[in-house]
Amino acid sequence: MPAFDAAAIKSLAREKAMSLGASDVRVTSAGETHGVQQALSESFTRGDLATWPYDAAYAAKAADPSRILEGARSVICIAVPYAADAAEPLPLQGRVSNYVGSGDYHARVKQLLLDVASGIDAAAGSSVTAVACDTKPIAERAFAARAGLGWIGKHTNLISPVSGSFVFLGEIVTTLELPPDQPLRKTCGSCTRCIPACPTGALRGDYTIDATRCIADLTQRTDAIPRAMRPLIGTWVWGCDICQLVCPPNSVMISTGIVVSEGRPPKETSTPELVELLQLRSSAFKRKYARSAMGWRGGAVLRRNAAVALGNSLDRAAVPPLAEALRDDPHPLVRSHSAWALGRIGSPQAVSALKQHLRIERDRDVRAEIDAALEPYAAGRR
Ligand code: B12
Repeated sequence: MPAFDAAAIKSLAREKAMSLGASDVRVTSAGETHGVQQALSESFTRGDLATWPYDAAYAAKAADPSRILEGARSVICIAVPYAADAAEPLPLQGRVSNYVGSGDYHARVKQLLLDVASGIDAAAGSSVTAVACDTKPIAERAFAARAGLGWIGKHTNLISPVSGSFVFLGEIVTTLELPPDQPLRKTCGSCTRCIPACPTGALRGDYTIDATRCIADLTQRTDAIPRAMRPLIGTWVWGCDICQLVCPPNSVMISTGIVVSEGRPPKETSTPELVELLQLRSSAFKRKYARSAMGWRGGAVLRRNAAVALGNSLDRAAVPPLAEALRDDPHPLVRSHSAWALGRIGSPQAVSALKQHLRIERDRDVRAEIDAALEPYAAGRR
């Protein structure tokens, strides 16, 4: 490889990324750190990520950027902010996490990374980079923290001192040895706001999370949401921002307008009509959601989430559409969660819809949900 000016390439990467919408860019060495691998492994052994296919082999890979690019020496860590707001939904509207507002962030951040990487390759005179955002096996928060892009909060998100935690992380792994930055000497100190604010008790307070309880995880799993967790989800239909919205550095940045780097998410995306979402059919799904960050699990998952949110609304106006979904939705997952929602609302009309449908439902899981939903209303009880 021809001689290169490491400091010049680092500034080139920074300037280019900032001109494309990044809020900060920092560098760390690509050296594997035992601490990261161990932290990931411990979390997987505890079962914190039990809904993900992560194990010790994944932890070893995620702590070692040379698995992404052979001969990796540095990782350029980039924070890309997204618009954040505490949208208050009206009755029968759901809540969607802020990050969905900016389209498919994988594509957006990846394009930024590719543009910066091609500038580095051109300056180095050969291909010396590989990019990662979200989907590759790399512990993005851990490397970002080591590069001093921010500190990891008790909610486990990386908090940038420049733009808060409503940021996507992306990395350019390179074989070039670039001058590393230092980690920040910062923690959340005695602040514990996010811990009691989490409706499902997912945050332990020691900078770890039981992700199986996190609403972001519950709303994107593809099987049944555990019954005990459903009432705690409230009206969130995709992701959750509560731990970040109560986080003081974010509230300051939201109130002063610092984190809003682009248009706020449109209302239609941030607070969707729940009945419309419950009735979402294939063509509307393709048009509205397939290319968004809430589309990757498919339409049935969104309809299931709408059913749970409608149940939690406790609004009797939700009973007719829920009864219709119980009767007509082709997916057992949606029918079973609609049954739960009718039981949660528990009006005479809801109970009668459950009893009526039990006569014709053939799916075993849906029948079990109807039985469970009717249980409190059986003769002599309640
Ligand atoms: C799986 C996953 C999830 C899962 C699990 C989340 C979790 N906390 O692990 C679920 C679905 C719940 C999820 C939710 C969200 N996610 Co997510 N997710 C991921 C993914 C793909 C892997 C994360 C992972 O490996 N988790 C395992 C845990 C153990 O590792 P970790 O949290 O990444 O890092 C920890 C360890 O490294 C440890 N650590 C690091 N160094 C060291 C050193 C020592 C000595 C010690 C003791 C510990 C330690 O501390 C870190 C914090 O817990 C990453 C992308 C990626 N490849 O990294 C995105 C990612 C973490 N998610 C992201 C986002 C935006 C979210 C949500 C905000 C989306 C939303 N609003 O719904 C929520 C936040 C929920 C939360 N409080 O974490 C961003 C985070 C941005 C940020 N500012 O931190 C990422 C980086 C994607 C991206 N490229 O932007 N996510």
